[in-house]
Amino acid sequence: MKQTAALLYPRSTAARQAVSLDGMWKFRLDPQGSGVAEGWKDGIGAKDTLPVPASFQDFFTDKASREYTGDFWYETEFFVPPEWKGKAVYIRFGSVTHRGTVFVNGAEITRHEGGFLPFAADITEAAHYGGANRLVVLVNNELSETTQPVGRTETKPDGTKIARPYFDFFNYSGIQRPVRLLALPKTTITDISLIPRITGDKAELEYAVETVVGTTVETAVGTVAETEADARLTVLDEEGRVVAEGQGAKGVLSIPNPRLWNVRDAYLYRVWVRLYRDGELLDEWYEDTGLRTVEIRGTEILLNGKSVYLKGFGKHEDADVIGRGYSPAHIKRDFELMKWTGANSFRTSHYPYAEEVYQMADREGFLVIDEAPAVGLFDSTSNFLAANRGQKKVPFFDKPGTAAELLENHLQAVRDMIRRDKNHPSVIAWSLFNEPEDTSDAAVPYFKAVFDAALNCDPQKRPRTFATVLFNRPDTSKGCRFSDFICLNRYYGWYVLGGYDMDIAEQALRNEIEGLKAQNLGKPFVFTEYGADTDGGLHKLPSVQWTQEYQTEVLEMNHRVFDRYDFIRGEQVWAFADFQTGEGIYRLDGNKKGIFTRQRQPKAAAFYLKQRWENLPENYKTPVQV
Ligand code: GCB
Repeated sequence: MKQTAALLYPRSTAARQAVSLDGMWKFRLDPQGSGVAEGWKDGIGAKDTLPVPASFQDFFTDKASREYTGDFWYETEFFVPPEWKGKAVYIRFGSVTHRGTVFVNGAEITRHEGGFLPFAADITEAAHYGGANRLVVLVNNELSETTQPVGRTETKPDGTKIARPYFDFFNYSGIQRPVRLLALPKTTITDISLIPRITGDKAELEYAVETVVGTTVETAVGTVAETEADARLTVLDEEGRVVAEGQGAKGVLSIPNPRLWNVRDAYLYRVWVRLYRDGELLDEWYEDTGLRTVEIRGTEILLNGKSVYLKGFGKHEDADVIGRGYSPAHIKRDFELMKWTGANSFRTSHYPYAEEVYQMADREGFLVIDEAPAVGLFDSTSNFLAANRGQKKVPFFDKPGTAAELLENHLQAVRDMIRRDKNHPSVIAWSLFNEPEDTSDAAVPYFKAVFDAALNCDPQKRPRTFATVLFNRPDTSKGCRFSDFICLNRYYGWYVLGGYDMDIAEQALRNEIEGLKAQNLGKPFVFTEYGADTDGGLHKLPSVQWTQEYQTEVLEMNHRVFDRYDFIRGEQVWAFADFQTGEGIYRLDGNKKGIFTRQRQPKAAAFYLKQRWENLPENYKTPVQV
């Protein structure tokens, strides 16, 4: 997606207006795929309404609606004030999963592929000013081997389509994040990049502002573009005091007496960007950011030059009734629970989350591994089972006909994710895949392209990584060489040697880590998944698998091993809360590896984790500096 002023986080300022279009929209499934031919772009002819934003699946009481795969349509009406004439008018979608086509007053405005990042439709020409406008969105949630996330779509004998995800979460879809109507100036700020630098007790903020000149003037030689506008920056501290000012599209601001952004001790500066021409304010927008650096040095992860040990979770955006829909209430509750456990970090498994999640992480001082929606690059509808047992390896990147298109979609998602999230102090790393099948040589150019794209797009040059499954050990994986630190998803005590074999599981985990130690890669390792499915109501003494006692024992066993190795620099349990998956005999109405239930109440292991993490210093495993 080309960067436009409309992709910046939507906020009203003196020069911009952002109006919410969230609410009840008309909704209609299109099982015959007849909506296009029947002209639903001019009105979908539905009586049914449902809330936007939300996933559509869990509102209905019949299976066919919940499992629906294919095209479905939304419709709403909005009013454009007459005084917006002359402005650039957009509709911005936080996400439409997995792809959408936007029609305004019957005209197709834009199409977008990829369900977890924002896009905008320019409706300046199509809008009726001073009147009602019809917005219709055609959404499609089919999976394929070229889309992100990866899966396939099958057709049952009666013609019904069915999604077969290659990943372990329900294929929730729809207009899942907020929708905003925007009025923007024609000469605008389209982007800002911020790079904090810290030396001793001094801090600088390097910046680059991108703008477009959107107006023309009549001159003696004809109509020419208006002269460049002048960018001015003002940095405010949390008390609203001006601490630095700058002029020009690029520059370096020095911040006096800087308060650094630290883990669980955040401090945010507000960077206002204003565009002027001849003293007239044309556009203004702000970004909240923090002063911090991130670096990998040897086997350490350094924040502001100090070692940090990651404690936290792999998560999902997932809740009762709204599915993967944006829920500020759940965002708030999740952060409160994470703080209560003593966590300091999480991974946005397995896709970029709503923008508001990162804003809260910025505010709360959480460290985020931001993950691209590249999950399921492994040919199996139960990859988490097969892969975690080291079975069924299908060289994914060797497949003729799919890799090139997959790569194109993957690169787009990586670029869009980094452009959206690059200024968040909370984002300390990019995770570019979850558990790809990367043991064949064809993985090498694919990985190189993805890792290079991430480096090129990120002004802060953050560390890059991906989450590895059992068979992606540094000696078998072709991808690990690209990672700045190595993330391990490992299920010793669950998929590998569970129950009464826990002692053998512990030995097997130690053997694997001894093998890693012997390779002496000089990089940090982080466990980004480990855990056990646990029924929130089941207790047994002595434990058996699925009980709350057993979940704690699996965590204890893993921690006993992690604690022995200094190059293990983090532990993120799978998962924060129970979440919905497709149905099947290996899932009890969803994945139950949550430390919290889906309703965000603690299982017994939550109290154990709290006790451990509250007693682990943020710089755990760092020799004390005297
Ligand atoms: C994994 C996947 C995650 C699954 C998990 C599990 O390796 O990354 O998406 O949910 O295993 O519980 O099987």
